[in-house]
Parts: sequence; C-alpha cells; structure tokens
Amino acid sequence: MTFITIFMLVNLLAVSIVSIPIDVTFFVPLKADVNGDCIVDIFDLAAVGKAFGSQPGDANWNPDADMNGDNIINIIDLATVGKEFGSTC
Ligand SMILES: [Ca+2]
Ligand SMILES: [Ca+2]
Repeated sequence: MTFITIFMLVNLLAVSIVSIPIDVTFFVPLKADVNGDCIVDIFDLAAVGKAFGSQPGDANWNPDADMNGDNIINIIDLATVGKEFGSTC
C-alpha cells in the first residue's frame, strides 16, 4: 500500500465516520424529582414534607429532599418542588 492509498483510505474512513447520523437524546434530571420517577408530583412534595425540618443524622433525613444542599430540609426545598411541580423528564 502506498502512502497515497493509505491517505485515501483514512480520508474515506473519516468521511464515513462523520457522515454517520447520530441521534442523541439528553435527559436533564429534575432537581425536584425526589423519588426519581421523572415527574415532579405529590409524591415528591410528600417526601420533602416527611423530611421537613430534618438534618443529617435525623431519623427522617432524606438527602434527596435537600434541594439546595444546605443540609436542612425547609421551606426553600418545599418551594423548589412547588416551582417544578408538574415537570417531567
Ligand atoms: Ca417524582
Ligand atoms: Ca435544603
């Protein structure tokens, strides 16, 4: 194989790779989807409500309900679920 032949094969391969259609779907996780079922609904609101007032170490602490990551479940977390209520993945 000559250098030119190799060069042409590499270019042909590159063109083939570039021309392959790519269908990519991105799923953006919902911050307020506490139970991970791709919809922000009453179950997520209930999960935040159940953990309301808790901090790490408390029996009802749920890290997934801590929307803003400040280690306390409070009105801000509840409001975040309310803001995204009805959203889907
Ligand atoms: Ca959910
Ligand atoms: Ca919080």
